[in-house]
Amino acid sequence: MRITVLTGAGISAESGLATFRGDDGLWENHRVEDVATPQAFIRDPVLVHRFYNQRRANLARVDPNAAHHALAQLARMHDLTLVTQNVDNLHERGGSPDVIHMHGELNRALCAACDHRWDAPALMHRADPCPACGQTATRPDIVWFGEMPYHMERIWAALEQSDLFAAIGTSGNVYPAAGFAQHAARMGTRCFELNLADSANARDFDQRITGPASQTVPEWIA
Ligand code: BV8
Repeated sequence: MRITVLTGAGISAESGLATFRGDDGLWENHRVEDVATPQAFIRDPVLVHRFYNQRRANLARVDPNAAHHALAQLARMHDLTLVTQNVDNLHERGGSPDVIHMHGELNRALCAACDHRWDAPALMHRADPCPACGQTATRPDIVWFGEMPYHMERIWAALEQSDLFAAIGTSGNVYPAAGFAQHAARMGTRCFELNLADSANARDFDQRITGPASQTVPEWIA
């Protein structure tokens, strides 16, 4: 069976990584416009790098949970396309072989001058010279608001060819990801939502499974 899964911050919550829009969410201490837009980076690169350096340090201290491991097992059972909005590496560390990071990766650096990408150091600064062009325009390889998410052609094709779509641990607030269920449903694909609470696009799903991902995902794939 061909399955496409989209994950959000909720799948990493039980590993200890903060979500974005929960009570203690990442955006609680920051306005999105101040840390997750290209304009924010131009205006205050030190603040933006501090926001991502802290998240990169947190990531180094946590581990994948049962939900990440269950999706790695699902890839061994079916033709799975795993798309994540998350910029952490917990899917890979949980054993998933092929992860599509549509919003980029915390552990990757990008040169804003020449588009070269490389593995990020633990602490990143704008003045770090680009290994390819030598210019000091180093930014996190993260898709910010107003920037085109990565791998969209591959994602749309997977949604159009899947027998089943599931969104796991995402609030359905951010597009284009929040539109994936509607796109899949138009193709007659059965859509599942696995979440702690109703998402903003809950009406787009045929079936909702409520509970913590570390319990619902292993049960769902069984
Ligand atoms: C683009 C940076 C076009 C990475 C992020 C007006 C209307 C509609 C759309 C727009 C609009 N104005 C602008 C837009 C477009 C905009 C957008 O959607 N804005 C929204 C806010 C209105 N989108 C964009 O700008 C995107 N780009 O559209 O480009 C374009 C076209 C041509 C050329 C150029 C460009 C770019 C979007 C990417 C933005 N980057 N962050 C980072 O810092 O990490 S978005 C940010 O939100 C994160 O990336 C995150 O992945 C994403 C979604 O958040 P969630 O993962 O859902 O997390 P959240 O905290 O919200 O929810 C957690 C969920 O988990 C909850 O449902 C909770 O119940 C659940 N949960 C919690 N614990 C558990 C659990 N579930 C299960 N188990 C648990 N234990």
